[in-house]
Amino acid sequence: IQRALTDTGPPSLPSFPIIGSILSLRSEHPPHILFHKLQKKYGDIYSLMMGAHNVIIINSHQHAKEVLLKRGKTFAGRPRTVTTDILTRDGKDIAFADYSDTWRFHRKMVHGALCMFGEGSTSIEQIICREASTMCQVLGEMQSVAIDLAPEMTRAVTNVVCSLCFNSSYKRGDPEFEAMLQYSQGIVDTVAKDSLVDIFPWLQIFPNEDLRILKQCVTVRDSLLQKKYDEHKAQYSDDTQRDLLDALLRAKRSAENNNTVTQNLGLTDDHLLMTVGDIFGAGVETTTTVLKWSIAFLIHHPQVQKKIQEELDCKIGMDRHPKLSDRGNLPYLEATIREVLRIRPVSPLLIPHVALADSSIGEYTIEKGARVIINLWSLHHDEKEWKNPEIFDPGRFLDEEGSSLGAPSASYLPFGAGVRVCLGESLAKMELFLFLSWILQRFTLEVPSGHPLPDLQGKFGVVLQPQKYKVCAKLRACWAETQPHS
Ligand code: HEM
Ligand code: PLO
Repeated sequence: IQRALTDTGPPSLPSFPIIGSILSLRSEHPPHILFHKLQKKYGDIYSLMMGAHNVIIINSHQHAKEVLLKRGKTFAGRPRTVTTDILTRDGKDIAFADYSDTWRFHRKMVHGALCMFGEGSTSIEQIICREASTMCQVLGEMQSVAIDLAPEMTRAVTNVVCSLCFNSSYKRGDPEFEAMLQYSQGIVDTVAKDSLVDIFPWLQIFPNEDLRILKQCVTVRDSLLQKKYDEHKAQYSDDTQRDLLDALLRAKRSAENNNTVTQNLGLTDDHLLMTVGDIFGAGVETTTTVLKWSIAFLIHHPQVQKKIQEELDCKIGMDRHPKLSDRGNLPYLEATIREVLRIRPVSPLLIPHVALADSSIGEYTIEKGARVIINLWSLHHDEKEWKNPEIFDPGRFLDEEGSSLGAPSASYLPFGAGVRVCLGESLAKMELFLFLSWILQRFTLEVPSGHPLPDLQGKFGVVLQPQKYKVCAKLRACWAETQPHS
């Protein structure tokens, strides 16, 4: 029987005036797990009230693709929230900006600039390899002691995106880098968590510790961005374009010179600053997080690490370093990266979308203004789509012989899809491949004796980060033998 489109919305959690559904949402679980559990009771798609906002939760890939692809433009809005407004000067960036001509213009411009440095040219590969080499050198100096890899990995990743955005990089112990680490963690811990202020904006008038931390961290970040901006403005020349900030400055100047078409696009200093802020922030926090998860899972699964190393030994050997053109020849490493992005998605709820018009998802009507949350965690842990979804198994992305990569399920969207798809996907993939291959060619990573295995639960926030852990990086015997000077 064909079911007619009803004019009812999705099943709803109990909700009360003013407080909304908050009573059903009190839980010891982080939101992505709680929303996944509620799927058993309410179905793949259900709605709830967060304060005065109608929120739709999507837990299946069919509905997710309807939102992101089939009706991508209708659902391309973003909500304004108290915390993201503080971070982005009321949505003057890309990720948290509502759908508009200004958003589209900035997205296109950044996309163009990233392509210019991107896969086609060798420059980005050289930058990543330079950082991988420095990182491996530092790891070599700290061999066989229990260390936290995070600071060195973060510095390597930061220097890649710093080169892209600002044509600069940080040395070890640089105070500006230390300050950046601190403010960025403060922002990750406090922004967009659907904390009480985002549900009840009037709570802002009450003292709120998170809001105080966020404001203070954003002030530090803004002064760093402003400094880079002033330096670039002073050195600007139409003839050379060194980085993303130069590209944005040039676009702004040319818009000012022929002020007809672009006049109302809002190419203000604020927009420019918030846009580089997004790319810099996303560039640092996402890739670093995936590297941390990758190492944590490799330590839990030494047989996976060994298989990657065998593949590296066989396809690359010890006489040269891995390069991007090796990517197609290392399917097991590629499968491992895909599996890490499945089992611990960086952004388990994506960024909330907003319906820009009355519309529908599946058989349900959705009203204009509804917030739509895609629960990527549910998609990536769907038992109908993945065998033993809780188990880490790169083999699920390979064919029987283990020689070629496949797409085992349509329920896999680590970078989102459609109009709002991640802008940094290809950059992130290049970095993950090169950093991991460089490290594993040279080192074996183990849990230091007397230390616990890394915790695999994750702290929920705007990115899903692992808890801190220590590792021991041992130079591989076969590498030491072939490298007389290392
Ligand atoms: C948006 C994932 C790395 C820049 C997103 C979204 C996801 C995502 C899921 C949200 C899509 C949506 O709301 O529908 C990831 C993952 C990464 C990664 C898994 C690393 C493995 C990066 C990097 C950059 C970046 C390196 C910067 C160069 C952005 C931007 C947006 C975005 C600007 C907002 C797009 C928009 O709203 O129009 N990313 N990302 N991402 N990402 Fe990434
Ligand atoms: C990370 C902390 C930075 O200091 C500021 C920042 C800017 C852009 C954000 C990023 C943070 C977190 C990850 C985000 C990114 C935009 C797109 C990306 C949300 C908050 C993802 C994964 O969606």
